[in-house]
Amino acid sequence: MNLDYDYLIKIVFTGAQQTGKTYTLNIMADRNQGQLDLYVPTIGVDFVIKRMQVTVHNKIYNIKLQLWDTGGQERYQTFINVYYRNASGMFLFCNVCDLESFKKCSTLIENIKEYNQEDAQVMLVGNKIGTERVVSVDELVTFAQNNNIMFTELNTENGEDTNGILESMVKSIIHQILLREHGKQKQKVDEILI
Ligand SMILES: Nc1nc2c(ncn2[C@@H]2O[C@H](COP(=O)(O)OP(=O)(O)OP(=O)(O)O)[C@@H](O)[C@H]2O)c(=O)[nH]1
Ligand SMILES: [Mg+2]
Repeated sequence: MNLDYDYLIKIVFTGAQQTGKTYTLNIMADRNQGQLDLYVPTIGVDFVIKRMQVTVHNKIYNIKLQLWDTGGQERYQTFINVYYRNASGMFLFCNVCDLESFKKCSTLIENIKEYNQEDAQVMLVGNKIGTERVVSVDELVTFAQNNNIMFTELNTENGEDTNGILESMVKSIIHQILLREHGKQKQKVDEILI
């Protein structure tokens, strides 16, 4: 079979409601973001395909991305866990103006650990939706360190480079894949030597 991509990568967006998952995903997928102040909750899950090229160790990879958006409302939580299963990457969203959304990250990270079987690369995204910040950078960094995940701050409103965040995520996933493939090849060579 002749595939037109090197890797198919699944990335899931998760986080409490109104943390800006859909808004950010729409920017990344070149879809219409809609009005900033118009909130349309995601019902269940939704996904979009995006293609991109990334360079890792001077080699260009053609990537087909499956970007999965999930509804942050509590009633979807149980069935959303199933979508974590074979994801290679996860964006964990928190609204730095909403303490509850930060508290929910603790539950979500436990769910990710329980349901994800791919040892996904996880990135905590501190998004600012609102006027008064109640979650500090220090708190977010500590959370990321304690859970051994990546961390970034984002303010889509100011046109910050959301695609840069996606590229970092994809590169880190490819690193992981290459490490695994290298490990398998090494194992094969070891078997031959034995
Ligand atoms: N001020 C500001 N508003 C934002 C930002 N990102 C998203 N919004 C707005 O915040 C609201 C919620 O954003 P969504 O992307 O729909 O949130 P969500 O996390 O997908 O919510 P659920 O689908 O319910 O889980 C929308 O009105 C967005 O336009 C941001 O960076 N700054
Ligand atoms: Mg949404």
